[in-house]
Amino acid sequence: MSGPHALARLALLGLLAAAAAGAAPPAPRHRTLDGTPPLIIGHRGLPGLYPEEVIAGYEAAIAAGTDALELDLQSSSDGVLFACHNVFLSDTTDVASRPEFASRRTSRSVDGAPTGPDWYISDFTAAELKTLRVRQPIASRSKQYDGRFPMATLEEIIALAKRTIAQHPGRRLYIYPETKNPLYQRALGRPLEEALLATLERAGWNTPDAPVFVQSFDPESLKLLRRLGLRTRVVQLIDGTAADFAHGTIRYDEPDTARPFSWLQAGDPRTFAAMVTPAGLAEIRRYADGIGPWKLYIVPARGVDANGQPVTRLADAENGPPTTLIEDAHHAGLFVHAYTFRNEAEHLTRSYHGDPALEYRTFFDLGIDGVFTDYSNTARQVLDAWLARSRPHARAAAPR
Ligand SMILES: [Ca+2]
Repeated sequence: MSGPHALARLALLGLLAAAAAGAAPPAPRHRTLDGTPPLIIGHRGLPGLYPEEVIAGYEAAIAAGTDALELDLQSSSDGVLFACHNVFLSDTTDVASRPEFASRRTSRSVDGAPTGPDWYISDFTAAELKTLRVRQPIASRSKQYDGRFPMATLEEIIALAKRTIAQHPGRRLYIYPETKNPLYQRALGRPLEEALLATLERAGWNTPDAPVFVQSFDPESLKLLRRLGLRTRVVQLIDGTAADFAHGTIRYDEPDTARPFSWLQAGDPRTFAAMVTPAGLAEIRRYADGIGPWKLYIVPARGVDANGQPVTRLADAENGPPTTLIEDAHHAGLFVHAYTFRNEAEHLTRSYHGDPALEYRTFFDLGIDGVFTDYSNTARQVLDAWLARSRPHARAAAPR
């Protein structure tokens, strides 16, 4: 046998054999680590439209087609895990207008940095926190839901995810908790790691295939979770202080963003830059399944003004050539979830002309495994359109 007809017959025989064996025709593969479409990670719910980390915002993110409910873990004084980005409450709640809590205002040292005066979550019981109402902290975003919703607990978010999965079998929906300031919270006597692990155990979700990603900027928190018996997927977040627009690189010159606090405390001189080298990625692979880098580690931003001075705003910078971080991470066996994607023009380089869709498509084309986004609605629309465009090529190759 020779020629195109013979090849077509061989292909057909192969297809029949696959059908007889019960195998599905090959699904279109993507450049992600596992070949599935990128994940839309609803960063703090849907904070582009709702206050951060409230059940109503997570429900809106689910309705908008998010794949994951991202949250930051903070412990109440009686050890209940709440979803809140900061260790203090003044920016995201109405605590400052509550006379019964006026005397709780104080200053603290958080991971070596003086913080406050403010109201600290760790000084409030769960019942007290539940009396507060959440508000939108970003001036340019809608305040229409301010004062309406209470803070959410980790258990409530798990229950929401379980309800959604039960109602929509086959739907992809993860929870994505972050251990926040873990050494600070341990020093207060309310360690996050033990509480998170106990909650996941109670939920029946401490398994390798549970719909859970656990994330932290601090490798010691993730390594401790592994030692305590965490079996879910784990993500090492990778920070930096600011963009160096002159060189298209990242600066490391503030103590709280240059390196994990455990490194600072141990006198380890390395910065987060050490994590994106091949050796750093191999080290991360020993305890984690993926990395969560700031997006400028993948598509750098750079630019100089008419006087030859570096620009000072992201919106005035241009994209530089992409780095090899995604392929290097994939080569090490790590997926890559980049943060944070936002619609507002101030968060986009000039190369995207104010259109967040162009930024998503740039990262999807590069093989990103997931995007942390404040706007799951936009990310979902862009991803669905991107998938519809990439699908015909895969289908055309398959015989009818
Ligand atoms: Ca977070």
